[in-house]
Amino acid sequence: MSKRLISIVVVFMMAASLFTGCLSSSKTPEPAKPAAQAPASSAPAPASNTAPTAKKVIKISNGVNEQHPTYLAAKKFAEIVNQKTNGKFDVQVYANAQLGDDVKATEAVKMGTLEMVIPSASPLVGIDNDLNVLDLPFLFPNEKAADAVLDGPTGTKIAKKLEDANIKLLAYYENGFRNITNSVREIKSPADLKGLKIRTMENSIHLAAFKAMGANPTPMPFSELFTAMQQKTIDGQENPVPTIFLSKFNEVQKYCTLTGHVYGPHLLLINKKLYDSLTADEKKIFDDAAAESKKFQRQTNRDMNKNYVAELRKAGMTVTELTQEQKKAFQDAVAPVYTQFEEKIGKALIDEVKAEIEKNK
Ligand code: TK8
Repeated sequence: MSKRLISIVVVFMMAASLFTGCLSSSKTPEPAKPAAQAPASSAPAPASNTAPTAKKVIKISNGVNEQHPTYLAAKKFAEIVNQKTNGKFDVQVYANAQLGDDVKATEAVKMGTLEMVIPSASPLVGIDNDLNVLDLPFLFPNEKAADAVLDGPTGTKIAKKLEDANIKLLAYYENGFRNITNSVREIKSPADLKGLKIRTMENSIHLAAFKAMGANPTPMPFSELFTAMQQKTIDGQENPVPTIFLSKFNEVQKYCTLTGHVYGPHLLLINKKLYDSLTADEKKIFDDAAAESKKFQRQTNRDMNKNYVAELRKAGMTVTELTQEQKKAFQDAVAPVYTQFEEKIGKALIDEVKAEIEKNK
């Protein structure tokens, strides 16, 4: 590990531990009780005369911290699998990109040197071109439409391309609607973004959209973001409210505008070869645990998305809500991006997603 990476990890760990202290005194919803507190499994303990077989360790990497719904849901997934497989598997969850950023950790899952990962979809478009469709700005009007697309045949189709890269999607968790924060001024129109250096994910549609809105976008991995804002090498970033609050971005960012410009999922991914090697019963346990943890994840994320706007304001951040008319100015500014990327994404897929949204919004 480079010195720089080590220092970033240390800073994140310190931030996380400080934050844990803070949380206990705030009105943060209680994280769900681990499955260990659920009624004990009725399955018999392994017979004592059989030699203990080594547990198969499954590591799940994710880039957010231990308070994030994605991490909490991964823990839930782990507990369910560990319990229901009677200790055959030891699923472990790692936060804060300890096992690599979204791209690196996903590459590791592809290679089979890491078992599972929960990245954003946006930086994975190099692996699955179909994921690009989700990055079109202002595509999803609400979470209901996003659920319908992702949980339906279109979501299955989009995820299918990952299998060519030896990666299987177990569930679409939610990252959520992304909002712009910055340390310079309140943003009410694209003109206010002019010249601001905004970190985006490593995704060409996001870059194009922010250029179209007048900003000066710079891609970088999530784990470098806090330090970059603190050192003011960038002015701002964009992420959903739960991430902004839980990552304490309000400590280095004064303004937040609820643009909701892109809806992003977090993808619960497993090495396909590993998944294929499971017995039918084990596959069902993994699938069910994915479905159950997804339900919990989305609900927790949506609750936090509602509740944390007030928390951000309490913490001194200026949170700006846009009128319909103000929002339209942002939508108009990014409209050319649709034509620009139509060929790359494929008109048929864009139309399919739009039709699904129309039916389900
Ligand atoms: C965490 C990322 C994060 C995403 C980003 O690994 O990079 O801004 O929103 O949640 O996936």
